[in-house]
Amino acid sequence: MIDKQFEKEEFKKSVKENVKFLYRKTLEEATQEQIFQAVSYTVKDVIIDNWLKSQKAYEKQDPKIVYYMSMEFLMGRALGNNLINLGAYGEVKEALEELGLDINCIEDQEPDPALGNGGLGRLAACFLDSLATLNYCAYGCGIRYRYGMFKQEIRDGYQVEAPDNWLKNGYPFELRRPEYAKEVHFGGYVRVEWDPVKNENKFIHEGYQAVKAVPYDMPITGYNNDVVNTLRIWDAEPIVDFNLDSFDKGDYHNAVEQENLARTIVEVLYPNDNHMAGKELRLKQQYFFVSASLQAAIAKYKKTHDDITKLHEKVVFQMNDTHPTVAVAELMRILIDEEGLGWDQAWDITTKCCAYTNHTIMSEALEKWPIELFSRLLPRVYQIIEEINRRFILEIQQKYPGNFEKVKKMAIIYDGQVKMAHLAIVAGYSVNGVARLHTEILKNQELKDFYEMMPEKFNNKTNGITQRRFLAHGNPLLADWVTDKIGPDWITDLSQLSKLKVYADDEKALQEFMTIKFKNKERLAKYILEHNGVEVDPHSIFDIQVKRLHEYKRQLLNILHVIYLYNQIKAHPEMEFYPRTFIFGAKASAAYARAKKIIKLINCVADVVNNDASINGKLKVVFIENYRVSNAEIIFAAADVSEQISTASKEASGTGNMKFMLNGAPTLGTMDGANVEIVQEVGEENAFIFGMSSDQIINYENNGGYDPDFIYNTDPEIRQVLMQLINGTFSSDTEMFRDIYNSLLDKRNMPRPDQYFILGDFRSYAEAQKRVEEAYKDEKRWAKMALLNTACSGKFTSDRTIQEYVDDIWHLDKVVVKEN
Ligand code: CRA
Ligand code: PLP
Repeated sequence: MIDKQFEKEEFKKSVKENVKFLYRKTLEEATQEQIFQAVSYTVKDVIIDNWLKSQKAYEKQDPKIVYYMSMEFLMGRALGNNLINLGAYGEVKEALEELGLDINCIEDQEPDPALGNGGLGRLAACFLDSLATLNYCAYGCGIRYRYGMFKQEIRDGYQVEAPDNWLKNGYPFELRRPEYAKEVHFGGYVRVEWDPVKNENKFIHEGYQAVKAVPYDMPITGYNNDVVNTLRIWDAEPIVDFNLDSFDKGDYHNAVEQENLARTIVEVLYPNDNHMAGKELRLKQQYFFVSASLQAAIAKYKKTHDDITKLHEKVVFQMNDTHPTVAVAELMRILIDEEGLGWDQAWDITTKCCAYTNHTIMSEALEKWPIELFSRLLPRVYQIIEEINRRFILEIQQKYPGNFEKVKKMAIIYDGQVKMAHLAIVAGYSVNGVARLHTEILKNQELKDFYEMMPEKFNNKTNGITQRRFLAHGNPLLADWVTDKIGPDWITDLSQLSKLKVYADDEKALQEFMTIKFKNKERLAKYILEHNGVEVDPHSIFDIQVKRLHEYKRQLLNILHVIYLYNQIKAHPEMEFYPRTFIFGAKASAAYARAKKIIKLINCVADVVNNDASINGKLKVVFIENYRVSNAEIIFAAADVSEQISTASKEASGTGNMKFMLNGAPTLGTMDGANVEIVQEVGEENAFIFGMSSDQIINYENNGGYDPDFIYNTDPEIRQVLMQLINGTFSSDTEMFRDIYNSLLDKRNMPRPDQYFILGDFRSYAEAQKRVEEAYKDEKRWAKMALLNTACSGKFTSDRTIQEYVDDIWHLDKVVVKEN
């Protein structure tokens, strides 16, 4: 049933009225951006009705609520996604056509709300979609950064960062909620006072700076169930407007500082993926949104419940990595200092309300804060962490008497640092990894001591993705084809896709499948021509690696292999070679110099290869600028080959890998992260697996690495590729790529040369690439592989992941909003 508001005539009328009301213009006079705003307001109107209805249902049914606490929500555009979930995309598309408008152009006007870096932030967005679709009451809690993930421009082959001013024209899908504002306190000191009535000490936080946290709510629509949940992101404002009053009171300096704090705190997202920079402002951001979110959650609970000791029956806080882990101590603070509970009672509640997800074993990502910084910024919270630590160390000593190694390795505070992961594990009742292999590595390597002491907390939740955005919206041709073959139930039950397996040998179906792939490749080719000015041939193999740029993800292996192929074609022009387009997309953290150099290298190789007439266009290299959710949708749909080539053990899960698979691209990858489970679902014969295993890598690492020199000295083709980095082949400046060369070979490279085993895996990768080519040449075989990837991707829906979180960790109640 389509909602009344989406009857075409009503819809058109409403859009025209909005244009008039908002801009005093007729439709003909309005810009595309203004029409986007008008359309969005019409859609928001429908959503608000459902939002109210959901609130009413929640109030009546009083379900348990999950608060998904995350520094990042990489939402992507809302308009198209909302239309899909409201079941109104088709109608609205037609209505806009009748007004002479193209829905794609209208959607393109929306800035990507990019309040996240990559996988972790996008996972949070997929989870919100699934929670709403599965009828669970959930809040996303985060920060309303004024500037999200930077925009990437490529100039002369270099990445240049530009600010992402996503709020410039006003964002139509947000709602300011000043009535729910909260105060958050920083700095100052703790005064201890004896309470003669309770016969105990009271802790009073004084001399602090205060910031007002003002929430903005974004609606999260469920699929066809009228559920609308809330993503609540916090903005910061000064408590009182800076004025001469404070000057008069001699408090001028403090007033200025408070004003500055409010201005800076939510200014910008730190653009680091899997890396901790240790900046004070970052800790302020963390405490800011955590404190505001917890205060709001507790206020909400208390509105309808009077026993705070039963908080855990209605509330769970899921901590998305350690970024919001200060929540543990903040909850203790609120329960003790504001609710008046004793330590044991507060601890009992806290440890039943908090759960932690680990997303990485990369050591540079582990959050550790210097005691000095932490205790200065959050004196009362630090005191509480000290006490948690003191009690935990007693527990360790009780369990392992005399074993000081254990204390050293497991303490929350040690060596002048507060270790956030340890705090999360000690206080959380659940600790989960994000793919089977990752969880095993946590249990047996990284968190071994904790697993031995508290095995019952550890569990796995393999990541997932939402098919509503990444198939229904991103790949409408394939979505329609799937529905045509097996009906529409896959939209909320992705396991249905396995019904497509019967078409694996059906020539007509295979041909249809590949025709759709071809059209999607044409769509991407058009995008590339418009945005990069490069012409690519949709008949060539589209071999794609899109993800954040990181050495462990090994874009360098990919581009070195491109150079190797180029050399081969040049040396043997007669050699049979299936035309290939290597497509890259990746942002590098602004301060990650080597990653930026790798981008420059990819672009330099592209320059040489794409302009070498002698290779007859057999090879093309394209770097897509500003990879983000909106172009990701187009990219996944057009891929022939999905490059998932991280050093085994380093990629906790990956989610891009799942999106490629869903869209019918076989994986070329290592046995890492969720690739392992992808191969298990689709069968090794329908993927291209290569490289060292995680056991081998970990083994090498524990024994001081391996010797890349040996490969350099014994494999002349690899040596040639490496020499080309420094002999002027790709840059007249022979020093340009010296650091990359050194990273692979120089003994002085820290912690050792070729830390990510690029040379070690090179031959195996090249051989797997050869298998890709062979498979692709056999059209029928390839079509079958591609189709089977889609057919076997059912497991990787975030609906499955969320249901597992609900069953094993959150124990939420289903809510009914839509009456039938
Ligand atoms: N960088 C992992 O590296 C994983 C996502 C989501 C990451 C990915 O392999 O798919 O999380 N880790 O679980 C992370 O951010 C802080 O750690 C990521 O996105
Ligand atoms: N960035 C964007 C825009 C994405 O859509 C995804 C996909 O999941 C990611 C990053 C994460 O990619 P990967 O899992 O390959 O690291």
